[in-house]
Formats: sequence, C-alpha cells, structure tokens
Amino acid sequence: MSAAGSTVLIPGGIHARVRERIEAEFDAVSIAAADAALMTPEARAKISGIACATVITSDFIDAFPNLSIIASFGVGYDAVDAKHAATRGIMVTNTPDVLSDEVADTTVGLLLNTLREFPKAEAYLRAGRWVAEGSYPLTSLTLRGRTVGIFGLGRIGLAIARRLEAFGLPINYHTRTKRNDVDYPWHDNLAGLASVVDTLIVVVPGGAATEKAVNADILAALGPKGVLISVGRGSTIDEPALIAALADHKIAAAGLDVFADEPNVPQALMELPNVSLLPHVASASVSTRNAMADLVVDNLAAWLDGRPAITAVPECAGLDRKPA
Ligand code: NAP
Ligand code: 8YV
Repeated sequence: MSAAGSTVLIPGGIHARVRERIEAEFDAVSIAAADAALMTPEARAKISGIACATVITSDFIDAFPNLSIIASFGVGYDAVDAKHAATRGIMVTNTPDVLSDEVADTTVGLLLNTLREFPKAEAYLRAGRWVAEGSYPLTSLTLRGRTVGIFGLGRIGLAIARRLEAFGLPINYHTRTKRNDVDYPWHDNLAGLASVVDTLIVVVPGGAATEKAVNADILAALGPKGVLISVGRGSTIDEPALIAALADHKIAAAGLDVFADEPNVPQALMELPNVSLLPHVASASVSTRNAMADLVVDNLAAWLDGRPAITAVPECAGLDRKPA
C-alpha cells in the first residue's frame, strides 16, 4: 500500500497543519477522542496510521487490526504505549530535535523570569506603579554566581547547558548513563546532583521511571537558596512536596512550564509569590510547531510508503515495515 491510499486516523485535537496535510495526502478519519467505541469494527480495520497528541493506550492500539504506525506530536511520547505498540510490530514516531533550541531558549527565559521577576516587574509598570510608587523592588535572587544541575542531559538538556555555559555558569548533570561527549561533572543519582547545585533544571521524559523523582528529599538537598525549573513533564515533580517546600522556604523559588494535571494548576501553587508559571509553551512558536507538524506527517508518509520512519522512538527503532 502507498501512503496516498492509506487511511490515517486523528483521535482528538491536533495541530492544524497536521490535520490539513493528512487530509490532503491520505484518506483522513477524525474522531473526538481516542475511544475505539466511536468507530465501527469495519471502520477501524481500514486504519493503517494514527496521528495523535493525546493518550494512546494498549487497548486503543489493539482495536486497530491493520495499524502500522502511530505518529505522535511532540518529542515526549509518555502518553503513547510505545512498548506495547512495538510488541505488535507497530511503529511509533515522535518529533525530536526540531524543537530543542526553542525549548532551551524558553527554559533560559523561564529561569530568568523566576530569578529576576520580569513578569511581575512588567505588571508593576503596566499598573502605573512605577509612576505612583517608584522603582520596582530589587530582586533577592540573581543568575549570577549560580551552579546549575541538569536532570536529563539529552537533546534539550544539552542545548540548555550550552546556553547557560555561555552565561558563565558551571554545569553538573544526572542521567542514568554518563555521556562521554561532555566534560560536565556527572552524578549517578539525583540526590547527589541536587546537593552540589543551587539551580536544578528538570528535563527528563515523563513515565514510571521519573514519576515524582523530584520529591521532598531532593528539594531539601537543593536547599534554601535553591531554584527548581521544570520543563520536562509535570509527573516528574511531587507537586504537593514542591508547594510545601516553596511555602516553607525550604527552596527559594520555582519556574514551571509543565504540571501534573494540565491544564489544571493547583491553586496553592498559583497563590505562592515565589513561582513563575507558564502554560506548557516551551515549544510554542508558529515555526517550531510547524516543524513538529511536518515531522509527524513526513513520518507517516515515509512509513506508509514502505520507507524507514524518520524519527522512530527507541522502543521501535529495530522495526521493519510490514508488507501491506
Ligand atoms: P532525550 O534526548 O531523550 O533526553 C532525555 C534525557 O533524560 C537523557 O539524557 C536521558 O539519559 C535522561 N533520562 C531519561 N530517563 C531518565 C531517568 N529515569 N533518570 C535519569 N535520567 C533520565 O529527550 P529530549 O529531546 O531532550 O526531551 C526531553 C523531554 O522534554 C521530553 O521527553 C519531553 O517530556 C520534554 N519536553 C517538554 C517540552 C515542553 O513544552 N515543556 C517540549 C519538549 C520536550 P539516560 O537515558 O542516560 O538516563
Ligand atoms: C508540546 C512537548 O507542547 O514535545 C513535547 O514533548 O511537551 C511540547 O513540545 C506538546 O507535545 C504538544 O502536544
């Protein structure tokens, strides 16, 4: 089967360019959510590709007897049961690299906002308080003199490290496997990293292995001058422990782009003065999201045409396209 004759399902919402291209290049089917009950068995049998930005469970995957590829929008694919897909010979792709610089830029911006309170200073100006009350108060926190720890020195983590190195800051990191292409000190556990840095940037994938890895003990190790920046997945942070640490000044401040239950952000977090919050926008520029969208559809086109996927997730790296 060629890509042109293939039927691709879009369950739930997705970037408009993904939808437009799929409608132009394949037979497109859309359903409101990733719920197999929304389709007849006959309709499900026609599906060979799925393009998604939502949770894809093993049960959902198993509802499609002729499914060949799941192309997920985003580099993080913790919402897709890729291990299960691989056991069924189904390719899963994600969108790495094309967003790394954008996300790293955003992370540096979020770090500066957290330390130097730029969003609050701008709100102060806009409210007329500069005129009425004088200068915005000096910030107690600064980037100067900080030591950075990166939890997850992958594609994005390294792009963040390179930027902060240029800011003159020492970098340490924790991953499960030591990298042999960087000179930054490696720590074989997160607590060890947290105890030697005062600025912890979290950019590991979500999933069971990192679930609530940043807990009360890690925050205590980071210490009262500590700043936590989280741009990976909200599930990696124990949010109640973070709220308590911020309220009790066990750490100084936090900057968060991702949350455990998006788009719901705990009220207690929003009420804290020492947090800077973003609504999961690290990759959210038109150009970067378009590049991600194109990679989703290019992966579908390649695989459904019998060519290798462009960006297979590690679980599916060894898979060959099954003959149609
Ligand atoms: P990547 O290249 O795969 O890097 C992941 C890094 O995390 C690797 O260094 C990996 O090293 C480390 N890691 C994974 N599991 C770990 C564990 N259990 N303990 C310690 N280290 C672990 O991925 P990436 O492209 O940099 O993206 C990272 C994540 O950022 C994505 O998965 C996504 O969740 C998130 N993200 C968020 C946004 C946003 O909008 N906020 C945008 C893009 C991406 P080892 O394998 O050696 O442990
Ligand atoms: C996107 C992301 O916002 O790539 C990721 O893992 O978290 C972000 O770039 C998200 O995937 C959009 O669904």
